[in-house]
Amino acid sequence: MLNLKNKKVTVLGLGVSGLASAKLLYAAGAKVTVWDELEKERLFSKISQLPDGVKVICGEPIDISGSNLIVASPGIPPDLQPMLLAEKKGIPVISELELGYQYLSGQKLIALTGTNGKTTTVSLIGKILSGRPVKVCGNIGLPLCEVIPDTLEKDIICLEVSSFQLEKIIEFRPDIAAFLNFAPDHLDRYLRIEDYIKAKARIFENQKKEDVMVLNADDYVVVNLGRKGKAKPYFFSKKQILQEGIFVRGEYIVARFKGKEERIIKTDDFQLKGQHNLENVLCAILCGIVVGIDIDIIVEEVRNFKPLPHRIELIAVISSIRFINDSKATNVASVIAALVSFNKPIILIAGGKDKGEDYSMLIPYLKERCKALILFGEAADIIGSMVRDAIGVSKVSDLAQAVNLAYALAETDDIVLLSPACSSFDQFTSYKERGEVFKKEVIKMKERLHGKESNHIYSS
Ligand code: UMA
Ligand code: ADP
Repeated sequence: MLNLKNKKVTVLGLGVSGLASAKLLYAAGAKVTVWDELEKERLFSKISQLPDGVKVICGEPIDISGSNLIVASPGIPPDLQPMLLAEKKGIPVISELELGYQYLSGQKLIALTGTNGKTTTVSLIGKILSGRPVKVCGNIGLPLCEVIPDTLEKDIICLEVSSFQLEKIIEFRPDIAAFLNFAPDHLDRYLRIEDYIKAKARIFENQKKEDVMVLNADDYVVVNLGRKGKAKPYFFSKKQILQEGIFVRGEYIVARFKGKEERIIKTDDFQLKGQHNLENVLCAILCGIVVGIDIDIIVEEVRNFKPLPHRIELIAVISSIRFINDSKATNVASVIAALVSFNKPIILIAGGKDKGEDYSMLIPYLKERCKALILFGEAADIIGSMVRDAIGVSKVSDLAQAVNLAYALAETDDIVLLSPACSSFDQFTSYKERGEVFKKEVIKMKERLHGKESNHIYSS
């Protein structure tokens, strides 16, 4: 554990991570300063939760020269001026994740990363482990530093970790590190895709041979990273029959270890649907097995698990047209996962804040599965310019217009799918707000067309 008594520590960023870090540091006796580029008025709710002794510098540059340690929130990019200055002056910089890790006291730690499916899978692992004292936290929305004060030694910490959080680790070492999948994302933060891979790969960096890696055998980036890891690899696959691991044989997910094969659950016997969710379920089952959870309990939890909102979520059926909210699809790979989940023609609504992705990767799926593409937000023109030759494109200014246009274009049995391929921050505070606005617009239209009493999800 770090001894930070009377040390000068600067926390960069005052979101949930910065707030939790500052509270933890203050309780550990550090002299804490928190900095954020926003003005104080916009951070009132966070500032009001800080202990009185924490100094706040907001809306103006900070001089970090006198600091003994910098704690960076995940959203702080490595090329931000105070980060560069810290590097130049040799002041150590750690992430909120590393800070939280330093204050663990022997708890079993499961950490999961990947480009898509992290939150779904970590939530399912949390359910699978619910018979034990488990704390699910991390990128899911609850910083590790926030749960530290209430954590007991017997707890299992189940962490969703992002590349941003892994960038500045030093000793962070999970007992079980799971890597779900890899696809391009966050190219607004990383100059090269290799830098994104490198950051994610750090999940294995400090593991030793007594630790475990849970790896997706179908993803060559993940398999390659696993080869370099020191921990014991366990594999799952939705495409291959494995010598050892969790995979699909016929209608069943099976477990095969030490030459003994056991059926676990039928692939259509759970509510998480689609090939992408099969990947998530396989990974969660394997994590459960590695921890030593009974198969019966795993099966029950997988069966009962309800898909999370904003991920291919059915909002309403209007005149046999299904409206689906997939607002959490913030990169191309997750949009593809949604497009291949349906066997009816799709009207796709996409756009938002561009993260530098190659949207032309969507072309084969747009050609094969979509009858129209409706674009909104800052990225509308960029996406349009990359896919215009493949499909009819319409540009609208907001989600209200998008919903109305989609309904006008749709025919019986079509799917209207919001799956943006972009982050939400051009028009919304989060993917959740974007999804809620979409929902509201769909319900509003439904009531306009069929009256208020029609407001049941499956009625038309
Ligand atoms: N800030 C600056 N200057 C900057 C960047 C940010 O001052 O250059 C300030 C902002 O003004 C803001 C604060 O930093 O006040 C926000 O900090 P933050 O962006 O680190 O956000 P937190 O509220 O601490 O939330 C973070 C994660 N955010 C990001 O990684 C961007 C949350 O993941 C995570 O749930 C939370 O910690 C708890 O661990 C969000 C996310 O989008 C959901 N994650 C990415 C993803 O899932 O793709 C990685
Ligand atoms: P994350 O936390 O990694 O963003 P989520 O579970 O929140 O993952 O899902 C984000 C988006 O990715 C949703 O649109 C969801 O439908 C899609 N998705 C979920 N699992 C996968 C997967 N294994 N592969 C590709 N896309 C996925």
